[in-house]
Order: sequence, then structure tokens, then C-alpha cells
Amino acid sequence: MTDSTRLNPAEEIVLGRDFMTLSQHVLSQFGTFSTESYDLSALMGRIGLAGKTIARHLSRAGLVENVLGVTGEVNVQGEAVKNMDRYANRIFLRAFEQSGLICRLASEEMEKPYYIPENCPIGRYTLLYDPIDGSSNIDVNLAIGSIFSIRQQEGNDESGEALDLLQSGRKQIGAGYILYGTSTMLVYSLGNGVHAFTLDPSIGEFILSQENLHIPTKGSIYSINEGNFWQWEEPMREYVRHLHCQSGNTARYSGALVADFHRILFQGGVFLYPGTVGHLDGKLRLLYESAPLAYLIEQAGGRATTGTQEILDVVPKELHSRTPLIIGSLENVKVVESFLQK
Ligand code: P6P
Repeated sequence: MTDSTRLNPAEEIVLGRDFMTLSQHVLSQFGTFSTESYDLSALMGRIGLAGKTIARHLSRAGLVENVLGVTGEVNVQGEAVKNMDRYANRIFLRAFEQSGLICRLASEEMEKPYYIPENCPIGRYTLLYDPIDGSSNIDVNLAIGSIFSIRQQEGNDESGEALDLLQSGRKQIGAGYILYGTSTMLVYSLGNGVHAFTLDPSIGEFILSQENLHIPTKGSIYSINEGNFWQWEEPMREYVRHLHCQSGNTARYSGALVADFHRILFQGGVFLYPGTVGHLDGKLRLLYESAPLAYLIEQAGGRATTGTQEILDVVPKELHSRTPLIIGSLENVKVVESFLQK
């Protein structure tokens, strides 16, 4: 008679692996069952729900209406709004209504923060997010992502100006991204290391796949849009020429920050989106693109800078402030800084 209460080692590993879900992992991070740990566990679970919903929508992009293509609107950034931008933005909003967790959401797609009044006395967190990063890749079925940053809400923000958000990235209590690639992955940190989850569609759960990620201190990959070469300032051109003169470097650029960042995080190297003569602050937004990725990279032992200042020390002038971004392995980023600070 087999003992049905016991598992063989292989089964134990699988069930042990399958049962480390995203929400469970967050709780295990705190080692206590405090209100904060439960709130953040539930909050991450909701982000996972948003990610799963967006991934499902993307998986049928060519088959259903209003996934590919544009809405005909222009967002606060002056960019054409893709159907997926609007859909994903709404999914994040819906994920947190009636949650009691998030009082305020700020997004690339919304000029002003969105308030959920029924959550405000209780939910003291703000979620800043880019619902779909790399949307130019959607219509050609290439990887895209969502990026998120979690902050405590300080005060009641009666003015609705969200002035407490105009503080440096050091105020973040957590950050992460979802990568809609060959598989859907969620990578996050709440200040205790960086952890990666892979969506198992058969059970509809993000399952822990890599824990305590560390970026290699040096890598051979550089990721930059060399089509902008003549718009960069001379020191940046000098750096790229330096790479061209060396053997062993590999250029990889997908057009989606999350995908390029993910490769650098796992394999080492450096991603760069510098300023250009027309836009010295570059293209990427600080609060919901660069700062959350800078939070992750520092947790993973890497570095993120504007070229002259650490990204996490930059104080935004307004909600949609942009910043140059150089992010990746410690040694690679320091070489870039040595060129830019000459
Ligand atoms: P470019 C996507 O629009 C995005 O914001 C990032 O995801 C990406 O890294 C960058 O812009 C690509 O910009 O100018 O190289 O096409």
C-alpha cells in the first residue's frame, strides 16, 4: 500500500517549486505576518493579476479587435496612444479598485494621478507605472513590458498635485517589471534582493524561478540606439567609438526598455539612453521607468546613473520628468561615467 501522504523527491521539488507563488514569496520576505507584509503581498498579487490579464490579451493580439494599432489619441507625452497602452492602463486601475490598498496611481498614460477615494483613508500606497513599455513592438509581435514603482503616500494630497511624489527614487519601497516575452515574467524587489517569477499559464500563477538575482559585475553587451549617434554629445560618441575599437563587445537593442534591461540584468553589460542635442534629458521617464529599474539594479549589485548623478538621487521637477539613463553592471557603467565626466 503506497503512503499517499508522502511525495517522492522529484514530486516534492515540483510541488515545493509550484507552491512558491508571488504572494507567498512576498510574505516570506518579511518573515512576519504584519499588516504591512499582508498589504504588500496583496498588492503584488494584484500587480500579478494585471500582468496575467495583459499577457492574455496580448496572446490573441492578431485575432481580436483593439489590441494592435492606435486609438487615434495622443498622450500627455505627445505620443500616439496604442490600443494596448489604453487597455493596460485601465487594467492596472481596475486591479486596484475595491482593493483597499492603493489610494493613488500615476501613469505615463495619465496627465494627473488617478485617485481611488474609497481606498484613500486605508490604502497608503501609491503605484507609479508604465502600463506598456515598448509599445512600438506590439504590432510586430516583439517583447514589451510593464514597469511599476511602489511608494508610501505621505499626507493626504488634498491639493491633488501629488507633490509628495516629487522626491528622489530613494523614497521607493518596491519596484519591478513584467516582461511579456517568450514567457511572461515578473521581476520585483521590496528591498530584500531581486526575485524573478515565471507565469505558469496552466495554473495561472507566477511561480518563483530565480531568487536573489545578482547582475555580473561586468558584461560584454551594450544596448543603445546607434541611430541617434549624431544627436549625442561628443563624450557619448567617444564612448561608443571606444567600444567599436575593442573586440568582444556585442550590441543588442530591441526598442523595449524592459526587454533590453532584462537581458542586461541576467547577462551583464550596460543599457544606455542618453540625452541628445535636442533633448538633453533624453526620452525615458524618471518616476515610472528609470527610477524603478535603478532600484532593481542597485538591489542586484549594479549601478544606474544619468552620467553625472545616480538615478536614485535625482529629484523630479514634475510627474513626467525625463532623464538620461545609463544602467547595468558596475564596471560597465563606471567606464561610461569615466567618458562623460572627463
Ligand atoms: P528609440 C519605448 O517607446 C521606449 O520608451 C523604451 O521602451 C525604449 O527603450 C525606447 O523608448 C526606444 O526609443 O528612440 O530607441 O526608439
